[in-house]
Amino acid sequence: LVSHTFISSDDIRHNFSIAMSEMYQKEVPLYGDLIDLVSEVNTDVLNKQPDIRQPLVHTGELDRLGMERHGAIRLGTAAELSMMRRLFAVMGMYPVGYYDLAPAGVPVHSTAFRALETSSLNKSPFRAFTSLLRLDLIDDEALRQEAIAALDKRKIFTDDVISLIERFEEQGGLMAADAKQFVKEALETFRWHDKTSVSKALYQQLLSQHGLIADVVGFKGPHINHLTPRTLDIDAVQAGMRAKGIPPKAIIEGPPRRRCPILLRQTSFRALEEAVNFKNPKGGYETGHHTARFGEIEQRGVALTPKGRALYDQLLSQARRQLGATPNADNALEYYQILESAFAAFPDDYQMLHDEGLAYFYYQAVDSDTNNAQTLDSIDVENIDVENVNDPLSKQVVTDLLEQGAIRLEPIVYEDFLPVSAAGIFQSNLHDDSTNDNENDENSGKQSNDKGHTNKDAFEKALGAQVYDELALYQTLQAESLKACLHRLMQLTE
Ligand code: OOG
Ligand code: NI
Repeated sequence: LVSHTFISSDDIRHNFSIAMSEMYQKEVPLYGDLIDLVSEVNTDVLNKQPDIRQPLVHTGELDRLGMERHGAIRLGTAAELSMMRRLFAVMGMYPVGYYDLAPAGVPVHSTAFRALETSSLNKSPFRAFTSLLRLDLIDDEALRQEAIAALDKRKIFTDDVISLIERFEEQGGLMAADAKQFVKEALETFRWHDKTSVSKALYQQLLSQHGLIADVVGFKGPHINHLTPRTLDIDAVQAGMRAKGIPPKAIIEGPPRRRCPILLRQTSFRALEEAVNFKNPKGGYETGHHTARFGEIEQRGVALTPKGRALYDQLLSQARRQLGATPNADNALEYYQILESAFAAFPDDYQMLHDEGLAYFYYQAVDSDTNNAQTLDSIDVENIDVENVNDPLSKQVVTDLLEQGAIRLEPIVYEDFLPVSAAGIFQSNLHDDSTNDNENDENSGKQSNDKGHTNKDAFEKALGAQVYDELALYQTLQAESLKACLHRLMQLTE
């Protein structure tokens, strides 16, 4: 047995995430400034608001805060996507969730590769939002063929990384030297190349179809296009960016500011204009520029149940309908006001979110309660259906235990993404969102076609696997925490 000498996938992911962040800070120094700002804000929040610190300690998130980040890449072909799935599996990252962005006018569909277990996420929460270009949405047939030919010619993985992926799959793990080499080789796929293999003329044709098509087809590989640290106060970071001369996108995506944060709020700084050398068919290179890479910030809140998510989606689209335009710099204040009044209908109290079945929570035993032993005797913990805390009997027992202070609730943080927000992040970095345009969700233009309903199957076929259902994962975490917490309480009574 050699398995004990394998490096854990969590460690490989952690090392990769550090290497990626270092590379990106060198490539995009403004991202380094953003990290500094975020850690200042986080330190400030933790010092001034002890009620925010405590839950993060209870859920193990405090330790991961400084290393928390996600990144994003965009791929061109099914072969690239399925190899990327195998690459991320080496790092214990699996595809979770499906996001169809075509209805919002962005010609991609996506998943997020991430760790599944809480303990793994706490060791390294690194995630990769991964999009596959929808070449079928290029309506110019000749151009579509040129794009396919350009993608078929490129090789985005090094030979060595492919060998190491295969070795991982055969052995079930990688030993130290291989793991180290894997991180180095995998990083190459995400590197920025300022020399492209396409001509400037082709690039410009692709660009006129859609900025994303040019960003994918026009380059040698899927350069990491942003990294995203996690903040505890995104409004402070948004204001801080302005103060530090980091140009922010016009609005913060997602729910409004709340006492009890839900899901995910996101903002970013605008993509940089970078020099590029396009291959000249007559020899040499032709200079030009490309806009794709940026820095993002996220604030995460509690994961919502299907009922909570339905309410979120309903209130968000209600607010956007009422605004009647895509949120932008000119209507930002009005948008925030509308959003806030719409979300007055969403309870802003953890106990209520729990009781109404709107959000997912960990149940944790409160060991210090000396009354536990007596009160628990009268509670029928054995009869709880832990898979279904909403069953009336379980609900009553849990309610009793919460009331007695024998157990407490801690929010399960949302680890995933939001399609409307993601579309907003894409769009703000493809073009200037400081002026009004009409690319809102209802007006998605030609990219939204009637194939829209079976896109997930097509995506999974390209991926070579099914994506995990994120809601099922949160449901399991909640049920497992209840199980563990009841065992703990039973031990206390013995
Ligand atoms: C991905 C944009 C979406 C997020 O955090 O929602 C995203 C991209 O620009 O490739 O990263
Ligand atoms: Ni992102």
